Amino acid sequence: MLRFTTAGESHGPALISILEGAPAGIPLLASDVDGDLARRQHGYGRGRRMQIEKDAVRFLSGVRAGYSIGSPIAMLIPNRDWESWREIMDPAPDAGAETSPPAKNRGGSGGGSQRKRAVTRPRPGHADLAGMLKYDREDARDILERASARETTARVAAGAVCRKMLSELCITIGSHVVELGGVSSARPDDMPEQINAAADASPLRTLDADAEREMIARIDSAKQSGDTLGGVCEVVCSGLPVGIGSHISWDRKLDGRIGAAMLSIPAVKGVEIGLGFEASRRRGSAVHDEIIAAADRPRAGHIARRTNRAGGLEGGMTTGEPLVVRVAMKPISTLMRPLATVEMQTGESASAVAERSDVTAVPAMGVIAEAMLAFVVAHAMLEKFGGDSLVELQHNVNGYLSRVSARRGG
Ligand code: EPS
Repeated sequence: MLRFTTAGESHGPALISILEGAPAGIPLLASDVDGDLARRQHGYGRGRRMQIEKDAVRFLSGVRAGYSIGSPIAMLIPNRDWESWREIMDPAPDAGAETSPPAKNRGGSGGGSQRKRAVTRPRPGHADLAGMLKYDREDARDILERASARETTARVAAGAVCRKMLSELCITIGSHVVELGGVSSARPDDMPEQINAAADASPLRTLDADAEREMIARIDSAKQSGDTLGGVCEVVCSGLPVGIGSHISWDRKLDGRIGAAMLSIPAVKGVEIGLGFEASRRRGSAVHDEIIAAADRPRAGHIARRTNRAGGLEGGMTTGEPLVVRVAMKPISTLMRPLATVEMQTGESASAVAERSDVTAVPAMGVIAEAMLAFVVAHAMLEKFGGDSLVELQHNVNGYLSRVSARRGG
């Protein structure tokens, strides 16, 4: 079974990603991962932190002589900014302590003395408040350091390995920004074959230059007002065989797994597949994708659809059409002109903390959504086809595809 876990705090020494269950024999270089890490760092509207970091991975295990070897792939991504946070983040009890008196309720929270840059005015919209109460912390930094979207760097590393495996099976994943700060971008009639090559050339990863200008103006204006912006990305996965996922049980439906993966991305509040919510407003005849014979579609049993409003999924299984997923992100909750909150040490009303942050991270969210989709799809492929080596996996996929294509016209 393919699984991954991440560790690391935003201003700790490093982020760690461990991917277990990837087959042996995937060609894998650090640059395969670093390319996606760099893509995640880009985007107009990001803050100063992205100028400090140059995210790059070091394989600690699972890769040898340019290939995966089947063992857990552990990846280390140092945080350059840690140098400035050493004292504040030091795991030892007394490092970084301020001379000010220790926090109240010290015994209850196990907190020790209060450190510099303690956060006691939780931000509406962030994990700060619920985390302080749930984990019994006096300093919300104990929460926000892990809740920070910095963690998604490690997700992108795991996703990059999954993407590499999928590319060996002719499956590709790309994304683009379709809405930002209330501005919608027009979807090109002909989507570029290489979505990422086109989207990455834009500072907002959008395929509509007019919309991009308006989005940039909104970002500039939000920045001026100390505010933040959300938006929507569309993620597309092409080359999938028909029948990945299953209709059999709720937890095997691919749409459910995609939804869970996307909603786990920080600040994501909504996911649509295909027409999404729009499907609920139309008649069935304007929603469902008519089935036609297609001699050139062996992976889909020589069948195609006139349209792809289902977004490549029916009954929890892939149809052989591209998977199309839209992911909505709320505006980042750190505001330079902060909203009202409560000072947790006194119970008095106050303004929330204004930590350094981004005006928007929607372009980055698309790259993270690609990584999460790569993981879910790679997991479902391995679940169906198995294989301890890439060659075995490819053999199993080809065996299934020849059976599917033999059904009609093959
Ligand atoms: C992020 C790093 C963070 C933020 C952002 C995402 O860096 P710092 O907190 O040092 O400025 O830029 O995190 C948030 C928006 C958040 O709310 O936590 C990154 O690497 O993506």
